[in-house]
Amino acid sequence: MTANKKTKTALDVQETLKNIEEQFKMFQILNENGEVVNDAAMPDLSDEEFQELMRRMVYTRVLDQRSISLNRQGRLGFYAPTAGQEASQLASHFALEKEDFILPGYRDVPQIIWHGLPLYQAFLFSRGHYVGNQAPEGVHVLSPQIIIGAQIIQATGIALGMKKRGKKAVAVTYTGDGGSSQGDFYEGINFAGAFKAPAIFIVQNNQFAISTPRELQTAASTIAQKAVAAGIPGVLVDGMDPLAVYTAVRDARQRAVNGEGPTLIETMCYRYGPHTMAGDDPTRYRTADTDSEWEKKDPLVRFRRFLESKNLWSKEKEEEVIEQAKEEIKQAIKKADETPQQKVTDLISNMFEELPFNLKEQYEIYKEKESK
Ligand SMILES: Cc1ncc(C[n+]2csc(CCOP(=O)(O)OP(=O)(O)O)c2C)c(N)n1
Ligand SMILES: [Mg+2]
Repeated sequence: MTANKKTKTALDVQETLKNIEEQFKMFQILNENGEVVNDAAMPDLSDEEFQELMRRMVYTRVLDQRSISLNRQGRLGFYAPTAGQEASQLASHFALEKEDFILPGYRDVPQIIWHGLPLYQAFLFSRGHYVGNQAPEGVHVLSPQIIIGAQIIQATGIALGMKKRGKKAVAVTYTGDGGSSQGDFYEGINFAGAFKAPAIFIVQNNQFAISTPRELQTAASTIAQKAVAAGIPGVLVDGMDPLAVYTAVRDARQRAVNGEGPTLIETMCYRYGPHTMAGDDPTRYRTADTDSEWEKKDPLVRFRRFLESKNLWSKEKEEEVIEQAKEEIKQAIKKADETPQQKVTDLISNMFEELPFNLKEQYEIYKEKESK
């Protein structure tokens, strides 16, 4: 028998796999030129809602640029750039309600800001300050998760809790293409499927996990198809198309609150910047050609064209949003600067509801030191 001879087997397993994979076609409503290519799926949003979604995306692009500069000036700490992912992030969030719970990854700060986390607290999170992790009462968000995939199991738990309490709300969690390889990911989606937990798992496939390309992440041709093994719906969506992302999440939310269980959504997107500001150099693992190919798909350009064709957007409007963003960022960073520096006693007293004896001891020691 020659090594490369095709093995003849009783079942055509390759054909079965191919048939399944072919089902996962990319859902799109707006093409790269901002033209509607799927009118039947067009969401029923008002003119004001279209404009608000654009406003949030433009604002977030400014926030990204300013955060990068502030980081370079040493005025921010940890920061994971978001440019290129605005449709995946803001349009998915746009389909949610205030009572929904968001469990973000480290790159998903924009969604929790739009869910109600004050901007200065997002800056404090970046600086590792505990106040950045204390969402105001009624703002249903957790702190951005640094441990890849950990938020997925937590989202399933929160979703199940909401279901048991009879809440008509969902838990939404975000991870990346890399996150979809974690054990936590499979455990989370499987458990949510088995218990019909009202969860939405969004995988922002930005093509890289730091420098590891998507092709090395999994043999599966889509991440969306991983839903099949969990027995839940999986959707592959153009993550640079705000209307497609919005619609996929809106439908998933509807199914979840109707008791139909969770959905896995893969948003196909790209991050323009480096992985984080901690020093990686994307030119070592991506080509300028790939970058420019994705820049042509830009969610802001696409949505701007769409809105302009409906006379809903203008250069002046955009300038206004940019100026407002800059001003609010300035105020927020000032407020972050004015927040008292954290002390060791703050760290200890925020860790547990009731301190164990050893921490009580340490608390007293540090309290004494800090009083001097
Ligand atoms: C459990 C765990 N393993 C490894 C890391 C180190 N790490 C940080 S980000 C990252 C890549 C994640 O890529 P992806 O899930 O695609 O998200 P993206 O950064 O592209 O948004 C890795 C491996 C980590 N934070 N946690
Ligand atoms: Mg990634």
